[in-house]
Amino acid sequence: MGKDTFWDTEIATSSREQIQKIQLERLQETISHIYQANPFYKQRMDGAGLDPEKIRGLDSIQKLPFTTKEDLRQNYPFGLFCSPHEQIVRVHSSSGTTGNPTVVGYTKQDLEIWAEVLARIMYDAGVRKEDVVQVSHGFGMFTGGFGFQYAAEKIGAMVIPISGGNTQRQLKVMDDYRSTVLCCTPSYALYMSEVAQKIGVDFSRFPLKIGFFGAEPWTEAMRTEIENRLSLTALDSYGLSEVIGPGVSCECLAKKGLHINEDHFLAEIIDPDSGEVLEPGQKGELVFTSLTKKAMPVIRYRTKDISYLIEETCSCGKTLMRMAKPMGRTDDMLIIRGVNVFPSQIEEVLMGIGDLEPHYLIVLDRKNYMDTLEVWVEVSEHIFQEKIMILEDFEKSIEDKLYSAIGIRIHVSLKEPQTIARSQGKAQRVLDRRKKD
Ligand code: DLL
Repeated sequence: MGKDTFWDTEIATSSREQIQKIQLERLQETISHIYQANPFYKQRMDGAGLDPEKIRGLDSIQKLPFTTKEDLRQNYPFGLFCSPHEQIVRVHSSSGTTGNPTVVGYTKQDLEIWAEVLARIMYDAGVRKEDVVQVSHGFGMFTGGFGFQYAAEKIGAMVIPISGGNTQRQLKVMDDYRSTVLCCTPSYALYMSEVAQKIGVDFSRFPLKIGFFGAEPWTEAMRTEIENRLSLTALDSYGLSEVIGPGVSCECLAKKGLHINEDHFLAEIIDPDSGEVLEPGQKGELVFTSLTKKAMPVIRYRTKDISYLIEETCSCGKTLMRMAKPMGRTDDMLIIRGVNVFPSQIEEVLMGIGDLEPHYLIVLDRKNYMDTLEVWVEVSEHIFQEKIMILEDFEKSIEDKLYSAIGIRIHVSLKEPQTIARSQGKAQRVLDRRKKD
């Protein structure tokens, strides 16, 4: 560990007591800020009989009510803002599939904090002034593009704000400008590799070294695939608009969990059904409280993302607590014939089988009042030329592998190469064709 290893060595290596001291001070400030600034929070806290002056320990947080996406929707668009209008300099939003989108606001200071937390993550993974950072996340209401833009600029790197899409141009720019860092969704990274292969571009010629991939769940098997195809180190970066955007947590080069920027975001894991707080190592729903944001702090925000906390110090030397790679969302969980199935479990099995492309779709349907689930997956070009019999045997062998991993029989349908829709942002892995009753 050299003196330039970490962006902020003091925070990166601080003791648990130091971090908790910072967290408590900031939590007290946040609670008193929201209580005074916003009638929604005042009512909530008064209703629960909570005195903002009585937050004496970090444990007191467990007395505070959770905040949900529904609360944000009901207060659409600016009802949960806690800074006066003239201090808000930016809004972002995440597009829900139903109802109002959730809108988030930032003061100037919030934007600085956002750039700081994400710069920290990028720097600690090895990004420096000399780097060329290609930001292929969407710019706009989505937080991905702007988040990485400002963070990489803060480091002093040269940033290419190319946004998503126009993949051939992405590859040309990557080659001509000598990009060393790539930021996008993992599914888009894979799609880039596919286009590159088609037009005869070889990634191993590129100076790419690190990719920050996130905004959607992806498995270890997908990581191996991306690292092999793009010749880079693929790191998982996590965040959500409600909490700040990307910059909440990210893997270091050890790739053993995502370090949480704990001095800005307080993490808890709860049992999604009972709301009870779980211990490190126990799997449940991630809940975050922002500790420094002013425009729109969140208190015990229920992310619906499934993970667990890892307290042990990481081999990289950072003491900031880690969260396990998110395994999916509570609302993505499929219940098939009574068995809980996560798309990530299916992905893990598919990616472990040769002769399949990393493009799949989980199709839900309803036949004779019964829910059915089928997996469509593309086969590689050479196997597609094989005889029907061989393909049928191959389908059956994939079904067997899914059965032994998940415990239910799932019908597999092999598809021709290039027939499943590709994404340039967040991938859609589940197609729900069940009629809404
Ligand atoms: O996706 C922020 C982001 C942008 C993170 C770019 C990383 C990179 P939202 O659009 O609000 O914000 O979506 C947040 O996306 O609750 C998770 O369900 C999912 N998600 C984000 N990162 C990851 C990840 C951005 N690394 C929602 N792994 C979150 C799994 C992720 N899921």
